[in-house]
Amino acid sequence: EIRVNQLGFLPQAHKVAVLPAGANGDVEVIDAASGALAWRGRAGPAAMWKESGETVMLADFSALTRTGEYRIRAAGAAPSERFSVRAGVYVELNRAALKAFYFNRSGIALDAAHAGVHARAAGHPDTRVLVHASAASSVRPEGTVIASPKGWYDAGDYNKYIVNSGISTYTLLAAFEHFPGYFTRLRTGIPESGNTLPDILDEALWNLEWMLSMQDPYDGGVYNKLTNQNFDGMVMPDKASGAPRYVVQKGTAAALDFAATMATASRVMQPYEQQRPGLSARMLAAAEAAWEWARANPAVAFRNPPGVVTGEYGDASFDDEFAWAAAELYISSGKDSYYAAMKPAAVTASVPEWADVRGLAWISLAHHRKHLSAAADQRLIAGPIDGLAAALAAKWRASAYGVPMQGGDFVWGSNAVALNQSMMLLQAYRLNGKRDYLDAAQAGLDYVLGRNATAYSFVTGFGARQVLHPHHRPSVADQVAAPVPGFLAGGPHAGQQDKGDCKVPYPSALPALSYIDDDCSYASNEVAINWNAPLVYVSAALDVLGDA
Ligand code: G3I
Ligand code: 9MR
Repeated sequence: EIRVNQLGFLPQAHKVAVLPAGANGDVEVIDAASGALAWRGRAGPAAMWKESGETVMLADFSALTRTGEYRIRAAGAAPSERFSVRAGVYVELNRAALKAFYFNRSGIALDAAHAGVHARAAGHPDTRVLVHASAASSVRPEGTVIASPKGWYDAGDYNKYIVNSGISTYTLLAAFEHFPGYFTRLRTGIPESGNTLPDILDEALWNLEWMLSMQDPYDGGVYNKLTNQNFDGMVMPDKASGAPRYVVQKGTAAALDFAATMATASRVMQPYEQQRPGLSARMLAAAEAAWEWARANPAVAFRNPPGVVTGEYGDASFDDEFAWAAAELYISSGKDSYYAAMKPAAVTASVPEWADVRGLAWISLAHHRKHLSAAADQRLIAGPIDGLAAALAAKWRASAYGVPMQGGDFVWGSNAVALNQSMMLLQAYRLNGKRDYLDAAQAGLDYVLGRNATAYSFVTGFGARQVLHPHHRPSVADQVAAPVPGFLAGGPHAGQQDKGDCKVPYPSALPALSYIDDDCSYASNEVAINWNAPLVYVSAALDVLGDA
């Protein structure tokens, strides 16, 4: 069948569909209700997409700008799903993607007024958490009880991990910094809605308050995670085993991701001093203390200690975390020593992920470039993002599927790679206005919403052929047929690390097709906060920038 973004496009957006090579290249876009012809044109030449083994053609119908509901057809192929062309086409998606963080809150009951059919009792209060042997110190020996409530569950599991929380929370804060008008208007229907903070900041604060409690006040170090020894069963939060929860080993990546995120939060919260007296200053002080700990402990890699088998987020290279933390501390404190500590000339840009955060440093420096001290090299600051975007746009232009995704991009969480690529392309577009960068960024969102080899729309609750069975404990256990909405599924990749736990076979070993919409598949169909965060960013950015 013909593949297209199943939500649709803003009127002025770049619009592309993928056709099987067997179809006739004469393509028509028709009004979905009346069948009236809205656009007619030719598809491009057929080409093979190595990632899926398909031979396909691209049809560019960007010239269709009239608001409406459409389908695409061509002789020899099944017509596309129905999609819209209209302003604000991603507002509901954006709202749901942000609301998903609320649905994953730890330590709070979700009431029907805010969660509807997905209301549930509270779980994991984390008011009595044990210091694990691996984290013991003279002041906080093994077994010391601390309180570390709130925060978001990481993913389909119920643990809370600092490394992954950092990039996720930062991405939400960056979305607000870059598009304050959009997010000041956006209401997600959370308990805090209607207070004097934008909902996106209330949501971020739920996790930031937890993160603050993960810092050891005696030395500034930050625990890697708050976790059970083993994953809970596939049950609702309040039905979980009640097994002891631990804070586990401090580490360099945790300290630096914490420092970068807290430094960012301190400047974002600064205008809200009246609402949260002292919070901004407290966050900056916490960030600086974590930075000092990392300087004194520059190479503490995290490995699960004996007996703990939950997510590791193990990362043993810290140059990127040092650069990111230094950049955020420089921007928020104004101290030139942090700029020097970043060693910016040696820092490249890459597509961000939990284990590689140097691109985040460049996002923030570029956004704040007009307000930096004289120490900042203005010529240097625009370079890495533009270079990265040019490379991504070249892959997009050469791609049979019309997407930057290829080869090594297909990893655990590949759908978030697509969106983080878009996020970086959007930074370059914001810097220099090159239209190709906006169009290539659009392709990343198209990809996760249906213009991909699996034909799924990967966001729960959105699209004609949506993901229905994510590896997400509440979605599995809540007795509601539909999954909790607004979550991005991890996506296809050839790893298949869950084969032993899945009775359902993978349909293919090819990276772009190696995906199962079954809740057994944590490797291809889990949800995660760091995957949803770029969905929030990109859907908002395309709504705003695509309308200009
Ligand atoms: O580091 C190697 C790299 O050297 C190599 O070239 C590459 C080739 O595949 O693999 C890299 O390791 C990968 C690692 O992520 C770092 O990217 C592993 O193969 C891959 O299995 C690993 O996947 C991680 C997965 O946990 C398993 O540890 C995902 O990135 C990560 O998103 C996922 O996170 C889990 C948490 O642990 C628990 N909570 C749910 C969450 C989402 O599934
Ligand atoms: O549910 C767990 C998920 O969050 C993790 O990403 C995944 C990999 O660490 O592990 C899942 O838990 C499974 C465990 O690894 C093996 N036994 C079955 C568990 C639930 O499916």
